[in-house]
Amino acid sequence: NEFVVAVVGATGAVGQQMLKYLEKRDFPVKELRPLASKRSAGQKVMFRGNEVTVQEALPESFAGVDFALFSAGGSVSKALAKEAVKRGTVVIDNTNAFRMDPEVPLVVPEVNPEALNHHKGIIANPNCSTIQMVVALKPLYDHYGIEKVIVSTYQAVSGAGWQAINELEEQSKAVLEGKEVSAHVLPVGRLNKHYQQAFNVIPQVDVAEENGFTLEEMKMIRETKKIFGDDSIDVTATCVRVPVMRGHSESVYVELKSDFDLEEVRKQLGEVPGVVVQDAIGEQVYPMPINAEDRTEVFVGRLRRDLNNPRALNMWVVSDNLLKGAATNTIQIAEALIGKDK
Ligand code: A2P
Ligand code: 11C
Repeated sequence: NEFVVAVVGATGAVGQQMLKYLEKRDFPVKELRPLASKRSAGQKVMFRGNEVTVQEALPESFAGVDFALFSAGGSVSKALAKEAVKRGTVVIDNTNAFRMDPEVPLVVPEVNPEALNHHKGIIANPNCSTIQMVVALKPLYDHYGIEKVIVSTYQAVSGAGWQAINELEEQSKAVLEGKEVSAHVLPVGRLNKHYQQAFNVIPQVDVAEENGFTLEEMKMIRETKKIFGDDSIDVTATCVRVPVMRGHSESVYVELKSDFDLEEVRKQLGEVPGVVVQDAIGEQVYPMPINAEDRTEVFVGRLRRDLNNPRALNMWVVSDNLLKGAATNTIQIAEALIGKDK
C-alpha cells in the first residue's frame, strides 16, 4: 500500500526534516504534497531526488490525502486540521493546537502506542522537550514508579523555527565583528520585546501563563501527565533558551516510588529502543547537542543517585529537537498507523 502524504509547513525547519525522513525511512509515499503559506506557493522542495512544487495550504489541498503532517504553527492547525479530517485525511499535528484535547491522543510510540487505537482523525505529536524527557522516564516509570520530576532545559534556537536559526547566526557574527546586534525573534516572535540570544541564555521559551510559568514549561508539565496517563506525577519545569542551533538538553531530577540500583537503571535505559546511554563522567563521556545533531535517538548520561534522597536520581538528556522532538516522532506515529514500525 502507498499513501498520499501532505506536509503542512514543508518549507519550515521541521517540515524540511519531515521530507528528509519520509525519504530516509522509506515511508510508502505515492504522492507528496508540500504545503505552506501563500508566500511560498510555487517554490520547489526536493523529495527523492525530484523537485516538487509547494502549494498554498487550503482546505481543498487535502482532497485525496491519506496522511497530513502539520508543522506550520498552532493557528494553521486550528484552521486546517479539521478541514483535512472532513476530507478523510488522518492528521498528525506537531503543534500545541490539540494536544490537551481529551479526544486527541498525544503519542510517543515508545511510551504510549496504545493511545493510537482511539484516534478520531487527529493525533498530536508532543512538544520536543517533552518527548525526549518521557522517552528517558519510561523505563523508570515502568520499573519503579515516578513520584516527582524537576526538569531544567537548555533549548536550541531551532525550536523557534528558521527565523531564530538565522538570527542566532547573524547575531553571533555581529558580536564577533563588533557590529550592532539586533533582535527580532527570540524569545517569542509575536511579543514586543526581543533579546540578544548570541552569547546569552534566555529563561523564557514561549509566552507567559498567568501562574508565572511559561507555556513551554506548562506543556512539559501537562503533556507528561497525559502521555503516561497519570496525573499523580508531580512535574515542575524551568525552560531556558541557549545559543545552540540544534539539540535540546535537559537536567532531569526524578524521585522514584521504590528503591533502585543505578547499574540496573543504566541497563534498563540501554534496552529502550531509541535510547543511547553515554554515561562515564570519569572518561568525560556524556551527551552533548553537537553530537546529537541529525541523530534520531535520545541520549542519556550523567546518571547519579541524589545525595539527599536515596530514591531519587539525576540525569542529563539530549536529543535533536527537530528529529525525535518533531519530525521523527511524527513519522513514527504514521508508521505505527500503517503497521510499519521500525
Ligand atoms: P512559509 O515558508 O510559506 O512561511 P518555521 O517553523 O521554520 O518557522 O516554519 C514555519 C512553516 O509554517 C513554514 O513552512 C511556513 O511556510 C509555514 N506557514 C506559516 N504560516 C502559514 C500559513 N498561514 N499557512 C500555511 N503554512 C504556513
Ligand atoms: C521550542 N519547544 O523549542 C519549542 C518548539 O509546541 O511544538 C515547539 C513548540 C511546540 O521553542
